[in-house]
Amino acid sequence: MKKKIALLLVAAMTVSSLVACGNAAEEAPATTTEETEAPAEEAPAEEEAPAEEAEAPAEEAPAADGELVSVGFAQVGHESDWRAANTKNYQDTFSAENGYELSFVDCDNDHAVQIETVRGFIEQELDYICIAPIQSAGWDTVLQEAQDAGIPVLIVDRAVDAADSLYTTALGCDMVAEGEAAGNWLAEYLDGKDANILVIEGSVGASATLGRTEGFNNIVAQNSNWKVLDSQSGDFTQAGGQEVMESFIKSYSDFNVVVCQNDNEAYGAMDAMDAAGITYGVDGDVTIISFDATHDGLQYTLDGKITCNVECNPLQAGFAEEVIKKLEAGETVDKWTLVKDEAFVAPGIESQYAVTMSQEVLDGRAY
Ligand code: GZL
Ligand code: ZN
Repeated sequence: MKKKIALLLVAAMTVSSLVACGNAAEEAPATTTEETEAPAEEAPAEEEAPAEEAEAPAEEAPAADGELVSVGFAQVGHESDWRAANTKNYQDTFSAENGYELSFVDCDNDHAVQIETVRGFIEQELDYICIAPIQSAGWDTVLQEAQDAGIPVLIVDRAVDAADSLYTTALGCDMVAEGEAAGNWLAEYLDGKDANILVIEGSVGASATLGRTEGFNNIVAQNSNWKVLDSQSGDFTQAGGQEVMESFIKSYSDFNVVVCQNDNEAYGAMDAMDAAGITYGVDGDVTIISFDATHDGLQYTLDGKITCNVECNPLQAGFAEEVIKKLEAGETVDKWTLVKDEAFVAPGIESQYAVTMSQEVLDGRAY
């Protein structure tokens, strides 16, 4: 299997030089509109898409020689409902009956553990390595080691702050666009009213945190009567959200917007505001914006407790499998695949930036 990988890698590397500056996930242009499937006709204008790109990826079991394809997945951790859905999706997709041997490691939000996990995958000479990077920084060395070992690396969900020549492909959401979607909706909703905003950020150094913060602040800059009173990390957990909100409540009394960079932080913030007798939601004093649009997060949005919830689709394993199937078939792969998401708002609110929640919308959700 190793020899075949080396050949595949040459193919993949050749393509990556052809597609040149494919968007590294953290630079994904906010206006990215390509479809999630990144269809073959999307080939860069200056290059004719190689004929074989037009064909559907090989349908037969991924390992033509009958062996299971070994995939390592260094997962962020188990910090949130979103992460649990993402993990389940990978475990369901990269199953033995689908032709894979998945080495799954929950890196417990510890960057050093994640780096050593990837080194372990390299030592085991796995066929492919998927990494959902806990933080964007600190990846060059181990990515070079994987490349030297001839193992294709897929950067999934979050982004790394490394040259895109150091990995085969990246896939995930456009976090900057998510932050801007939240800001654009808030501007539409406030319709000129002042905003005193508190932000509960995600894990320090994560591209989801960096992107959502950057995107939201792009819109803050366009509204001179908005003020971000404070912005602290809740580490994408419910306990973190509650702790930060409790400290905010001690320090600030004039806030009317709380931005939580994921649903679990929003649950913690709501607990803290309940304990302090602060009302929130469409009928409350405080407007809550959240991210992830998990099932429970959208239930709170349907109930009018969270007013706006910006989705980040965790069901991304299919895109990773598509890349691996193409590489197994010796086909070229795109450097970047955007996983599209949308925003949702509480019933009774009409918005050009978001879908109005209903029981039907909630029942129709895949996670
Ligand atoms: C976003 C993902 C984030 C979620 C959090 O793509 O990386 O990490 O928003 C999760 O729930 O912890
Ligand atoms: Zn997202």
